[in-house]
Amino acid sequence: MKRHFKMPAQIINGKKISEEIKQEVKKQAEALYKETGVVPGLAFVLVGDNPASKVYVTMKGKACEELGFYSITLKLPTETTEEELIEKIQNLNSDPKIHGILVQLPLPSHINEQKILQAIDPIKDVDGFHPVNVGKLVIGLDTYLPCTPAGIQELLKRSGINPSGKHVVVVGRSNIVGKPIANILLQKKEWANATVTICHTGTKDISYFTKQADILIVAMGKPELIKGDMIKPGAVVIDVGVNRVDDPTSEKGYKLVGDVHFESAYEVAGAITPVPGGVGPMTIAMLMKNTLQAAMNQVLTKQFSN
Ligand code: L34
Repeated sequence: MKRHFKMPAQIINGKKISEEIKQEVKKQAEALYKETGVVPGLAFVLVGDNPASKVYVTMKGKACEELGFYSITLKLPTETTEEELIEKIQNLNSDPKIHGILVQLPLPSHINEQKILQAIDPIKDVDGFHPVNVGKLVIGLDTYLPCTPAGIQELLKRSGINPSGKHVVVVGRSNIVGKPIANILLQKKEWANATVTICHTGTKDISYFTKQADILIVAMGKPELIKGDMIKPGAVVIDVGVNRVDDPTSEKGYKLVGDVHFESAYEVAGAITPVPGGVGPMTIAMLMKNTLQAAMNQVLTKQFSN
């Protein structure tokens, strides 16, 4: 019988890497404070009571505390109108202590998400969701990169996995992950320059594409849809999904699983991100990085406008 020896997949530790980044950002923020007296400030806007959103905003607020950033959270009821929300955002736009504004998504269905995102001053748009910043990304200009995709690129970089010349297959075409990660990795830049394919709900045979991926990035919000037999041996698998599935044996009544079936993928992949502890914490670390950048940008505009 022919025996196959396979090295176990490398598990990419997003939690650990995110801690390193936060420590770096903390040092840079201290330096900014020494030079200018400015403390980076971030405002969270949370509308309604989506339980996952509450958890994420709480975690982001804690990261601000850890790094010595100023932060405020506006908690608004589900019934909040578009007009009310836009007014709150305008107040934050003109608040000099606030350098970054984050409206946690999803918003209740009666609110037009685009209208709200477009009310944020692009210089305070630390999510990189304003059309001006999306456009800058697509053209290849410097801008705030959306936090989850930026975190994915940083994870690859810090794991020594260079996408240049590789076939990256992205599953999912959301504005938060799929589209921006595809745009980031296809740039003619360092730690990018990949051949990028995007699959989505309209794709006829997803596994035909996923099997060709050197780097497979899955962000579709479907628990454990990608199985080991859909992955090329040795591929790098980045699992962006954070799905709550019922689990009566756990204290919370649910457990978190990714969009990738970890056990079978682990057998095939060369490297893989876990859920939890993979991409999720990186999202928060990159938010801190963008907020520091926003504070620095706003210090500069002030200096030059005097
Ligand atoms: N505006 N809305 C805006 N910006 C974002 O960047 C987000 N996103 C997504 C949802 N809505 C948003 C997030 O912050 C998803 N997301 C996010 C952030 C953090 C984590 C997951 C998703 C995370 O830290 N996850 C942990 C587990 C957390 C838990 O216990 O539930 C992990 O280890 O994956």
